[in-house]
Amino acid sequence: MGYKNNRMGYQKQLLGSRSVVKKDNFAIIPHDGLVKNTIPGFENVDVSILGTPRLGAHFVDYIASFQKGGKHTGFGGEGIETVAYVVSGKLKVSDGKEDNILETGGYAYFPASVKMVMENAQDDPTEVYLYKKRYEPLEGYEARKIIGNTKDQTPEEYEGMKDVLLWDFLPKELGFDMNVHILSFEPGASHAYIETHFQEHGAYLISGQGMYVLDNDWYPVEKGDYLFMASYVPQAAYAVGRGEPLAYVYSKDANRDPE
Ligand code: UGY
Ligand code: MN
Repeated sequence: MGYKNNRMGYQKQLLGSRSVVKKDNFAIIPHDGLVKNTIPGFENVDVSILGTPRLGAHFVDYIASFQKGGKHTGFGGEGIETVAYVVSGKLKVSDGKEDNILETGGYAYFPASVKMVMENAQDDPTEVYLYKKRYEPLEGYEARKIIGNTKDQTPEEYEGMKDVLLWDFLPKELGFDMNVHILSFEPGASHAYIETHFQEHGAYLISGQGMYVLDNDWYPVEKGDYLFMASYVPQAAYAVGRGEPLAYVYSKDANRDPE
């Protein structure tokens, strides 16, 4: 029967799936269920579409593997803010005036007025998590370009827990209508409680394994999986395994009063 290797290098089997899709509530898209898409702007990039409005999200996110010479000719702009996070590799991002090289752990936020031009800056593939959303302006405030790398930051202990660490990508300023974070749980660590909140998330798992509670059921998840969490879905993580922490990069809307 037709076995194939998927993007994580695991063998793909047609015997069942961990996929769970509950529109407007939550979704788990496991790494072995991801498909490649052709999308205008991406050239020589293996890209999978993750969260979209069809799932209930108010954003769109992707996981993209930029091959040698792979690029995007202009992501976002014209009212759409964008984020790129380098899961592994080296990516050049440009706003037409300045180039920045993002290495593993590096990220860029471009405000809605600016297109992000991206290019693989190495011969090997570069793995990038991408996010875009229509920016919600707030009178008197503005967002601005942010470039950083989580390796240069000291994470905070999440809600006082020593074994759960949080990185924030964007400043806590009202000009930004969202933020991107990394949350990392040592094996055995978990959220202190099951969250239920207005904000929605797209989350791409960058390391480890865990059990994730979504809408009060528990699901196994691991590196390479994608989770969508709509507004108000009960949610929490429990890291399992003996090796690396369970960690994910995730988006969260912020700093706006719901209408
Ligand atoms: O920031 C958050 O809401 C985050 N703790 N949610 C999550 O990890 N599911
Ligand atoms: Mn949350």
